[in-house]
Amino acid sequence: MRIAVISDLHLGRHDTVDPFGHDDSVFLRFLRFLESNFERIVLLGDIYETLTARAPRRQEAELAAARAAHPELVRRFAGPQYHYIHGNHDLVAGRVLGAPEELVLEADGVRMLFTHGHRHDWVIRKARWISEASVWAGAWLRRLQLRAMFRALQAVDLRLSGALPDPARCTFQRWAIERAHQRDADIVVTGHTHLGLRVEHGDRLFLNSGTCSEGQFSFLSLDTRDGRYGLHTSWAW
Ligand SMILES: [Mn+2]
Repeated sequence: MRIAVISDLHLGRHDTVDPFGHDDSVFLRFLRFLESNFERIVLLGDIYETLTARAPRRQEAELAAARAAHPELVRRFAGPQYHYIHGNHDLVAGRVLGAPEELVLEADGVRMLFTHGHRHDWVIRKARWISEASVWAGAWLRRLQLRAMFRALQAVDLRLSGALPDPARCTFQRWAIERAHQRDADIVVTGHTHLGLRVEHGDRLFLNSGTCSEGQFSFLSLDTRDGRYGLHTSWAW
């Protein structure tokens, strides 16, 4: 089976704090490219940005507004090739759209676990409001054009997430591989960190899809028939 994975689009209201940063018509061409080259397309969380409302705690309304702002993409995502797994910025999609937190697919004798990855962060697990408040405050810094402060907040966030390219020091990868053992998966596929990676851990493979926000194109290709698994940052094949 040929599977493509994209994550962390952060589709917002199409306003000044919408982190998506793509022209929707260009992104549609990218989706058509994926649809014609892959049998399944996994949307691996943080597809929508619901934590940056002007007033906090209005996630359901933000989800509706983000979907209304990107109608062509939403229509595309409803197609039969797509699987939607929620993340922490679109947690509410679990309740509203029935998006699960994890998905296991098995093909050609390969077992794959798809999970966004926010369950690794103890702040999100134990005190989700702290992380949601910091995202919300970050959006206000952007609105007020305090970009330097916003970037400083982002840097702190990345350090807290424990995501590093070095597999020996990366607690995120360690958590993901542990999760793969628990679910008996050969491959664990994550998003969340915006750090696209492909790292072998003994007999298990760790993959991260990076991000399609801020105008970036990043996706994973999984080919279970040929045993080829790759990370891509452009799609002009
Ligand atoms: Mn996330």
